[in-house]
Amino acid sequence: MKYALFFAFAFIAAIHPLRAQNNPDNARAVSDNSAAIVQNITARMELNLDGRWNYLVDPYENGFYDYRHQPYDQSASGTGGFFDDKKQTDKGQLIEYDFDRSPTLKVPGDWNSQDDKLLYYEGTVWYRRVFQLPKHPRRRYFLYFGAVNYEAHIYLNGKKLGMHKGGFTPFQFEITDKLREGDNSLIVKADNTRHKDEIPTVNTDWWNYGGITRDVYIASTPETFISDYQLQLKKADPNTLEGYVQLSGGALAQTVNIDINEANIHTTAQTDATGRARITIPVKKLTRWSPENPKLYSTTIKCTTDEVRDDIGFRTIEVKGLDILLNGKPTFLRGISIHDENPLIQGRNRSEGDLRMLLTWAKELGCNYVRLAHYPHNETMIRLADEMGLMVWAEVPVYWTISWTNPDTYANAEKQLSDLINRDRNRAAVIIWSIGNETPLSEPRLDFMSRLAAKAHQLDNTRLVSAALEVHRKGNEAIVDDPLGAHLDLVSFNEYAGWYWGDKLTDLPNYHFSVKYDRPVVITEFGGDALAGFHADPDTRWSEEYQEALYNNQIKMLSGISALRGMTPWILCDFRSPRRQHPVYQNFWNRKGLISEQGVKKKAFFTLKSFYDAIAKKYDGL
Ligand code: GCB
Repeated sequence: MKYALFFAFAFIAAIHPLRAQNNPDNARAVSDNSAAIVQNITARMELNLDGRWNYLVDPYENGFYDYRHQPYDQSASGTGGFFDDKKQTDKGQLIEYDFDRSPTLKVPGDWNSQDDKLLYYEGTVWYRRVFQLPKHPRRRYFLYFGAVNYEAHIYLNGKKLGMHKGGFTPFQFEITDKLREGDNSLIVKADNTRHKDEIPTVNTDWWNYGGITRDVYIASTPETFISDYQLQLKKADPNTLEGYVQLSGGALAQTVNIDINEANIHTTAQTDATGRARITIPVKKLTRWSPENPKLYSTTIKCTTDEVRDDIGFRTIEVKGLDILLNGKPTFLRGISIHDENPLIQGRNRSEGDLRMLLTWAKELGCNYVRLAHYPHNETMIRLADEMGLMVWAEVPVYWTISWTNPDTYANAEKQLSDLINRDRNRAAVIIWSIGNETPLSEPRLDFMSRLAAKAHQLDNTRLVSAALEVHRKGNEAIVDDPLGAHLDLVSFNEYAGWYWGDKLTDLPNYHFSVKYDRPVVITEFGGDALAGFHADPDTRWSEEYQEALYNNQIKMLSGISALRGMTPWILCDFRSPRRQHPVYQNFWNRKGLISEQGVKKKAFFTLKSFYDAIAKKYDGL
């Protein structure tokens, strides 16, 4: 009986227009159909779904494909997989699973750090959460995920809502018509398998943590609501707030009010037939956001049917000659690179406390700036940076050897970039959008990357656009002439003098940097590994003394670049990486951190801190 039904499903699947090809890679190509993210969606939270979720590990994707390897959820009836919560055998569903008696994982959180046998796992894990939510008439409901790595298929009450690709960006689906009285069963297939044509590709230097790594909740809104807005100072103009408000729903033409009581700003605007209003507000005595005074204004946006509040900071950022001007004043970006990982739990950051700990360490280091590498970090991280006064370089995982000629790969990169920009466009802390890291030179790559740069500029003309480039060497000359530089607002590059370059540390100051572009230089990476607690002379690699000497010599060397306006050495904390195999010093940890996995500060932390304290005096009189 069971097999007869399987064949019947296979036949329906064969004639169904949505049928995926027999090849699982084609099935994967079914495109991301998540809806556009609602601006400041946390303010709309109705039901928080964080907590313990049941899970099933499914290395053969038994719950997704039938025994002929046809995806169950592409068949006309859409039944049979693990996503179907009914489990009656006479309907053909699999019976060899049971969410109710399965173990649980904490959400948000990667699976690798929560279950020993999943430490190296790359594949599918199914999650289930049962919830109740009394529905109010005339409200809309959205299911929101902060991030799932990498590919997520989402099912509510046995029906597919859709899928999303990209491990670090938020996504949502409207579920207004799909919620039911009593128990609702929410099932997520999370798959962190690496693929050559994805963003990132198969090769990176960080742990491929899988699972539902960020918050999950249901948001609710009125039928017509404020779905998006931007309010920021106009480029290079401290006297004008500029932006837009966008409504979604049936009553699109409305009057919109923007109120910032503390600044005595009260403005109205009219949305057009598409629900959009452009906003221009002349301002006089606005306290501008800066690391020294991270002022945020409580801002209310209202229309007849809806109201939303946000804390927004206002500042200008621009490049003038070789200077970066924050609020019209030259600044030096005293930064550090950070991964979205808490070394103390050896996993992805799970809570606001984890994120605050990292940014507090950056502040102790004397930073006014952080590079959130190599992918979008948690939205809460950006909000904390806003609150704590740290400028941010925000990046997408266009890292190393991307499939430059595949149009789907480009579309994926562009979507991740757009989602990042749309999510954080009201955060004063973000001053730079980075479109990638250390991408190898070629014509197709230049085409891909320059299109991404243009996209970033088009989506947001108030911030700077950059990328971490590479350097090539001729003797003592370190040359930066990547043609992508012409499309970027800053010159940023990674250099590993004293570590991968294999030279003697004391030779570093002899390097001369030839930079093709007359722009401010912001070094995105330098550094070297040190095992905390391993002490030796400064010539012994892996020792804290070597790393300290490397920083001292790097600082001497880089101070010779007259256009130097900032840096984010690699990296705040030791981090997990499958590439780092040395059995004594690494054991799957990249040891370039200034802080160990125990939270202990290495010597180089203090070297960089003294340099930053001196710079702060020079630039900001601090
Ligand atoms: C780099 C990469 C970074 C690595 C680092 C390293 O250039 O951008 O992701 O972790 O070097 O430690 O080698």
